[in-house]
Amino acid sequence: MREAAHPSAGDILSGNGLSADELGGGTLAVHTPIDGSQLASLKVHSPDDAQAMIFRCIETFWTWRLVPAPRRGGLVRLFGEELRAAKADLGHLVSLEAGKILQEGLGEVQEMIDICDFAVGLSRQLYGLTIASERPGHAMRETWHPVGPCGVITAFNFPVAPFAWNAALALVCGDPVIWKPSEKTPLSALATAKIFARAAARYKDAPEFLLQVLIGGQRAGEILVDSRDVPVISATGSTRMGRAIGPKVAERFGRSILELGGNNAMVVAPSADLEMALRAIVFSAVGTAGQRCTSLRRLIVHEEIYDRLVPRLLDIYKRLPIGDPLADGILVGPLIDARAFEDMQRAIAEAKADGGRVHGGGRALEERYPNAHYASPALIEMPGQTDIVRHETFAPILYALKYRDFAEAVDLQNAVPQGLASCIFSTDVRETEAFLSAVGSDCGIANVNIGPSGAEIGGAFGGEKETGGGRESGSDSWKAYMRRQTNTVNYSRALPLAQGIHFEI
Ligand code: UN1
Repeated sequence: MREAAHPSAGDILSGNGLSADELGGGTLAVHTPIDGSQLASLKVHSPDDAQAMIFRCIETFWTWRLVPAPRRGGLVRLFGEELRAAKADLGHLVSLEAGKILQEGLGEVQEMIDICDFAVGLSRQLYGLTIASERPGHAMRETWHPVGPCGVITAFNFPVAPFAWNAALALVCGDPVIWKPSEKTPLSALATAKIFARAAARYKDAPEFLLQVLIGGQRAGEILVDSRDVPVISATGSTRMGRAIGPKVAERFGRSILELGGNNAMVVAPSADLEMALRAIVFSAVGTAGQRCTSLRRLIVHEEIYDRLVPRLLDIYKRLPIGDPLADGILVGPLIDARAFEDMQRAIAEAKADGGRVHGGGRALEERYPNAHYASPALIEMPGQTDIVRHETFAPILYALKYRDFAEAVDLQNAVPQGLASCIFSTDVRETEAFLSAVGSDCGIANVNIGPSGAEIGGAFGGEKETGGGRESGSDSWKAYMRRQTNTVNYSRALPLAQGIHFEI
């Protein structure tokens, strides 16, 4: 594969306004997974810095909550405009820092733009209900108010979009944001903060500190998680991380929005359009090198079509262009680091020991990139859904399983601890509707004739079971960033009690 010239790492960093001064002098080494070279050594925030950020955030909240929501939306509109202007620069930086192909880097910025548009409209639609009162001369309603500082913790694989899902909503809802990005991808966060600062400057009377970026590792995140002054913690990452965060936030009666691991399946039924299914399988299994929480990990194929589908898939897998994710024509970039590659190899060995037939999965381009970790995507034909298949390995491994009848396919789909995304390829409406029914997929996302990844921002995003139960992005996810108040107003001249209680004094 010819790799066309593309901007250098230096050009990408300076294109995003990141100066040498900001990029050096600290202890947090940031590498690009493309060739393993170091991009920055960032200064990290101390626990005191984090605490100071929280105090500033509270003061900002006191001001921001007084700004009418549609005017708050005006700031998010400007943020969306600045993101549109910066799409190419930030998209390149996301690719450089996370290793996803440029198309996906640009797509991620587009997701930010889309959620800004959504949030602007939403800023005029933070509706409450009016409710019939049982008492004469009384009115009942629900109102929604800003809740306070919102802590957003994000993962390396989507360095910017999940931040935007949260921040765009939080800001129109009246909540300032402290963002703790993954320590593997802090540069995309710093660049995003600069874009936001341009929007805030144009808005003129935006209070300072509406968005603060907290740079550091787990300790920095813990300060946010433990603080009673941060009522909402939205965290995207592993189930292990969510298990640590969830109870801590609950212990202080905070609200957490958890978007954790997935183990996403596709059922391919005998009536499926196989051409469509093939494209969907490949994009969702190898896109982002299998490092999306929505990546396709389990392919559940009807036994009648298995021998038609799987050999064709293997053929495509053999020809997949692997390489520099910024280069034209590449579809599979590197894994994030050596540890990800080791985890992948361990999972493959375990699947093999369980009787799996392994195709691909080895290291690629080692000579060219000795300090990076490219892998050829693995397809593993499994005799059954063993422990390793039920485990989320954040790598391009697709387990193929056979099924005989539809009920068995649904059972297999649901028999994992995670519950994020799922899909069925079928043209039989009885099957597709059953898959979406109460006895079908148990996931937060269930699709028909499209893959499990690549969700649009308009829907609520998240899942059940070990995926954490949170919902971010579209639909009514905004409610998690506000406090609900029930109001009963008596406009009569009497004071009747509810439930018909007599209480005369
Ligand atoms: C993630 O991997 O954490 O649905 C987010 C998708 C993207 C978001 C993935 N819109 O694949």
